[in-house]
Amino acid sequence: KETHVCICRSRSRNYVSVMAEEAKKLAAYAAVDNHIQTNQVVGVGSGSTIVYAVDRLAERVRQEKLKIVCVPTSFQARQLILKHGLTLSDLDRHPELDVAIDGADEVDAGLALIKGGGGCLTQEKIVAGCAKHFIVIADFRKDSKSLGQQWKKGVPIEVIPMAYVPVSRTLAKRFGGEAVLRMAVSKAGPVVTDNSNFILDWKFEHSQNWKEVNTAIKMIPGVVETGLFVGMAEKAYFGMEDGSVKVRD
Ligand code: ABF
Repeated sequence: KETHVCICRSRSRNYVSVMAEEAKKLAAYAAVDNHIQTNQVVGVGSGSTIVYAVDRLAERVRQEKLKIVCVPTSFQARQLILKHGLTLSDLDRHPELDVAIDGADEVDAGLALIKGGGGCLTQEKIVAGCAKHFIVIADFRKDSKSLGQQWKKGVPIEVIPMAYVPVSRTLAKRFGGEAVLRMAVSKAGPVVTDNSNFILDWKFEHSQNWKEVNTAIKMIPGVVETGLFVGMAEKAYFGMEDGSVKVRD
């Protein structure tokens, strides 16, 4: 009986993850097809969903001879751009982007986002902030009415390493919940970001005014950036379980 239960559980988990991969691809392809044109400067996000977007970008560059320049949001994004032979640039040369496309950990009904599950939130926010249009791509599991319903790991907050304890205490005291230092999978030490900083995952207790909270957290000495993206996304594409794409704007 026990074995039987395990098999069912694992099948259903596999089923959801296969559906989710298809859904990521659907969202990514829809966003690239609807928002990318020739002669654009494009911000390339990080994570697993963006991999499909870069596949599609590369395909369109090959097939339609699109001329685009790509600005990465992380080491991973830079490697993806190079792997596909796309034109790599940076904010020194292209401080103004036509569009940035990126994934998210959770997207609420008003397009507020939690990002940074992959630890790249600071560069992602900088690049998104430089873009005329910021487009989010995600699978159905990221779609939420209010932040915290789907993503249970908390809001990622990038901090200067020497400040992680005081920032964590201040977060808990002022906003409730608990802020935990993100450890490497090996548990040998903390996760270190592309900017050589640490990540605190702030597990908040209840929904808040995210715009105000984001501003207040940013004022704590030692905080570099938060994974709360409020008032930035223009549109979100969700790949759905039934093979459709849901658009929120
Ligand atoms: C990045 O990738 C992050 O900000 C977010 O944490 C994550 C989404 O990952 P995935 O596309 O793998 O779900 O954009």
